[in-house]
Amino acid sequence: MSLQVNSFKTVSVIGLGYIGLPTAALLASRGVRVLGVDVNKKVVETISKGQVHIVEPDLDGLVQKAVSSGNLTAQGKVSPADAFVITVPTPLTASREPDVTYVQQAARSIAPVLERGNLIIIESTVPVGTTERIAAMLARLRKDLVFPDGSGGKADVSIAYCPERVLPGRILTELVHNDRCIGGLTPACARHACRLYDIFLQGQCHQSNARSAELVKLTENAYRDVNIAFANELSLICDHVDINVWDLIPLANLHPRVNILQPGPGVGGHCISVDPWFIVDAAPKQARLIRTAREINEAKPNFVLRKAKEALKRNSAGSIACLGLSFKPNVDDLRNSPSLHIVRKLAEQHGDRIIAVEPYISKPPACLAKAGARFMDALSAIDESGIVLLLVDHRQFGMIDANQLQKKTIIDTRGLWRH
Ligand code: SAJ
Repeated sequence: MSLQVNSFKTVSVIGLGYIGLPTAALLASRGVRVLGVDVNKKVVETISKGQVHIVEPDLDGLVQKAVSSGNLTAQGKVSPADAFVITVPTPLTASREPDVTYVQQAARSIAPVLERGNLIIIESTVPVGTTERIAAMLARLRKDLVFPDGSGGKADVSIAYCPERVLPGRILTELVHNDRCIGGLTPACARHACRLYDIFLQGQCHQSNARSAELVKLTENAYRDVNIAFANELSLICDHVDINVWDLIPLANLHPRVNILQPGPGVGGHCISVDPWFIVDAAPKQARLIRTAREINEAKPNFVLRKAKEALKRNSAGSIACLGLSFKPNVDDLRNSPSLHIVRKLAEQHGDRIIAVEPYISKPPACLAKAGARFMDALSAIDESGIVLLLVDHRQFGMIDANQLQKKTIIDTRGLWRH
């Protein structure tokens, strides 16, 4: 009997975060019955009310519609479905090794409800070989089912690794339009997974094997990290030889084959600052450039801290307005944010001389409040301060009148006010 590969009446999305929730809502908007699963009770309650726990353009409306149509429900436990999509986090351990515990737990939670003909997709970023190991684990838990193992035999379920590659701030657009790399444990698994994405994808599905797809994902983010490290290193070189890096880069980029990225206060978020370590962990002797790039980007906040501390020393009584806490512009996301790290370090030393500004959040993060930092809107903070430290190039900060900044000591880590 051949697998029933074409019917996805019910899809379970496990992990309703930045990727899982938009994916679940998108599938639901295309008429699929989606059972969203999350271990966090608060997340389940929020989504069940048709609300969202993350800020992402257009996501609130989509989730609200999906829930009120009855196509999207959120729950704490996994129920039977035609397909299971795993979108849980894979953090780093303290010793910078990938922690796949959540992926393993998600897979284990699927095991009891798994049926012949089901599809399992892992979207979480994982080390190479994880999909094979998850399949082997499931095979041990469900001895009554035949799992794909590369031997070429017919399997009862399909398993594929299909990384997400969407940019926070543009998630819904990129989920629909970006091409996808589909890594099946077998070609049949890849074809099965492509059929799921066909429900909403306007980009192409490129079929490959699971191991390659796992490294494709890591490669994309490591590539970006290395290129940002180049820009960050240039900013240190320019500081040393007293050249304005923001004038330099556009001039170098006039060359038809040069495209230097933007220096900043460091690299944040849950992906680019984490994923390269997965490669270093897998191939420590070979991944020399990737490791060095990570070290350069990790060291950049200390350089900014030094500059800010020097300015505070020169202006011994005044305060410093720190503009932006998120890890990148126009979002509320503070995960691994170098800006937040810098402001926290400053606040721990200088208390209420530090004024934090973050238009995308309504109250200061606990670590800043605890350290005695003040929290206010950009114009009031600039008004009160002799030093302005620009950490995030939020749209609003780009519109600040140059007159407001006159006579201030400016530390612009993003080159927003270079003109
Ligand atoms: N950054 C710079 N200079 C630049 C570009 C970025 O300093 O020129 C910094 C940002 O300020 C931020 C960090 O890098 O702190 C990362 O920001 P980002 O906007 O480049 O990327 P993320 O982390 O939001 O999303 C990335 C994307 N990956 C790539 O662009 C290769 C996205 O497509 C992935 O889906 C996502 O990681 C992920 O989930 O892996």
